[in-house]
Amino acid sequence: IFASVEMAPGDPILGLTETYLADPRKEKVNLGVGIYVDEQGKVPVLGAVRQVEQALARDDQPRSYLPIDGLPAYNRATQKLLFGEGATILEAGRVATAQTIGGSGALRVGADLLKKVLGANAKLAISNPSWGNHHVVFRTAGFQLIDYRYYDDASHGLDFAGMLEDLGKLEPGTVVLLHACCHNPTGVDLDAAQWAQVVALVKDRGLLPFVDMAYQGFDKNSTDDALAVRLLADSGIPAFVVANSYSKSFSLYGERVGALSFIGADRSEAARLLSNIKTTIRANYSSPATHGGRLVAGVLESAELRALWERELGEMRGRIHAMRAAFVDRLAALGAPDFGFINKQAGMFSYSGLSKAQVDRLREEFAIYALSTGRICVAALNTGNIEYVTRAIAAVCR
Ligand code: PLP
Ligand code: TYF
Repeated sequence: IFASVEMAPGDPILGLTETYLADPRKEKVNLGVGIYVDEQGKVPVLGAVRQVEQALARDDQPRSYLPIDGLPAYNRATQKLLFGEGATILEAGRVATAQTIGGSGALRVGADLLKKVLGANAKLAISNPSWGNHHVVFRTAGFQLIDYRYYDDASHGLDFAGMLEDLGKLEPGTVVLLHACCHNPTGVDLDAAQWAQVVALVKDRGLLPFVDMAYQGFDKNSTDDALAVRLLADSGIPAFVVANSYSKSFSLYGERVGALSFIGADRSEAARLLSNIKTTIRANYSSPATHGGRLVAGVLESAELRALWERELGEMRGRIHAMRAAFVDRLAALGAPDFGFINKQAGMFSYSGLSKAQVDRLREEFAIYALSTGRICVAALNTGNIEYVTRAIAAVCR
């Protein structure tokens, strides 16, 4: 039966990490995968997380199943982090939230449920470019995909006019995938005025916004980075969806912590949505994982640990900003073409403008790994490798 099964293609990002790990060269740098590492090149364990973890270990928590929609404390804390404490939309009971297996699980459960609601005509508009897995998840869930213009090669910035024009042509009922902040892969975001325009447009046209927020707190802070979600909440738009992830903001990648929120017109609609989120989860993986959920809820429920987490998030963010600045300065000092646009991009990624040929040379000659699109993970730079990386980039730009 299995004889006819062919080899499936590997994931381009995770496959690159495998090649990187197998590279015997001593001086090597992985700018491929989107993981925040600290100055020592390690994935940090946040102090706030460690404190909850130690308390959990002392208490010997039983590992029973969680409810299908996860820990109630986790979901409450998620809603507050998304919309703000005391938000009108929460008071009105319009938000149905479930803990999921990472942000990826939220995207998949959200896609499956939307497909069920929208039927054969389910369409998703997606930024060009976007995170590769967005296409895979929504296509697998049965959506037809439509690109909207987003990134402008020439300015290394946003093609906002193109974006508005493309969104303005979508059929009512089309789902529009929006990156809340720290766009993956480009690092190019909308400013506050542009968000207001997009929210007005999707509302006028009767589109269904699906916000993916995987980097809350990696650009400005956890409140300002939620602007898109909060503008939608205040806009009076009757329906939208949010998938959020704590993988990066809590440095809990392998714990698979995320959440899915469906926002309905009123409390009764939200209750019906939650019941459908639950049947979708039950059919996928039944219930989420305990440990990561307890860690995130434990931090967010304690005023003291929450404050510590915000500080630690600020340290990660600050280090990324410093590395962007150092990257631009070093390249300028080395006489490379202008990389000043890197300072305007947000989050851990940057579309560097490097060509596939230049990326190939970086890998082959210098053991520096980046995606063939030119995406680099700025968070993988540190004071120990930045000189090596910028010299190599200057060399391949000559
Ligand atoms: N959405 C975007 C845009 C991402 O970049 C990522 C992770 O890289 C995710 C969602 C999924 O995150 P998670 O690891 O929590 O599944
Ligand atoms: O670097 C990126 O864009 C991501 C990272 O389960 C990633 O693809 C890796 C594994 C995973 C989710 C996201």
